[in-house]
Amino acid sequence: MKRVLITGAAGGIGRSLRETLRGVYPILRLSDRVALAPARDGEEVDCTELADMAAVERMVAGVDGIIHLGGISGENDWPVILEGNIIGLYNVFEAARQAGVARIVFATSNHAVGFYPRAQKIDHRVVPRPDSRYGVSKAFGEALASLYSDKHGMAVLCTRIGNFGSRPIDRRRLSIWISPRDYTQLVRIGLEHPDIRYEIVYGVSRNQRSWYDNSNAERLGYRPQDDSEPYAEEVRAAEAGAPPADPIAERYQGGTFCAAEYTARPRRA
Ligand code: 15L
Repeated sequence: MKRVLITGAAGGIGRSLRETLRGVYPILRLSDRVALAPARDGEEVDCTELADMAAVERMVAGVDGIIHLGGISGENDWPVILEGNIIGLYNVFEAARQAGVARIVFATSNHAVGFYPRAQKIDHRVVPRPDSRYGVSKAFGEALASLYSDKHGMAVLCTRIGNFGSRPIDRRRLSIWISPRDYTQLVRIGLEHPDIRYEIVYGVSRNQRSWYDNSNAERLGYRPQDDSEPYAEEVRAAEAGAPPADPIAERYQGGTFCAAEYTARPRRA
């Protein structure tokens, strides 16, 4: 990998990868729809709207691999999701195919499978159970990636990210947290592992409270360094005395994404 493109480079994960991948690949091309900090040595900075195919074609020209973080990173109205996560995502894959880009690491989300109950441990083979329009767009992205892998031989690692950050911020995140260094490791597996064709893995650290069987990531060599457990007491203390959580949010892995706009009659757990 000589030149690696990061889309959505202005977001939290993008800014972190800009630092942790600095010097790992000779050139990082950093792209977002909003302005980025100026390019340093070994960097190229680009401003692209993902819904604009001509701009996306320019964005991917000459890159060897893509870390696709761009698009909408939470629930939103359908036109917004459609533009960023359906049209924008399609443009990235199609432009990459035309340009002969060999590899994509796709930032999908736990919300593609958010309606699995917390009581169930799931692996990478479960069928999608999106918890939001956002989750549906991530399931679409996983399906499009599968098509481009099977039909065009593109190598794709879909990382179903839990919650990325320097520390887990609440009780739910104790089960789905991923640290910057663990996500960096996973991204590097996606860009460098010789045998990847199409894989789904969970983007989570080695959390004792995990809801995921992440053996597929381990099979690819993922050895996460961090565990949310040392933060558990701090999280418990911070949440003590908080009003009771919504029962739908509590029941399902996707949390408040499941509870928002929920109109079904509650089923038995
Ligand atoms: C996601 O997919 C979002 O991008 C992020 O902002 C968080 O909401 C995260 O999921 C989460 O579930 O905590």
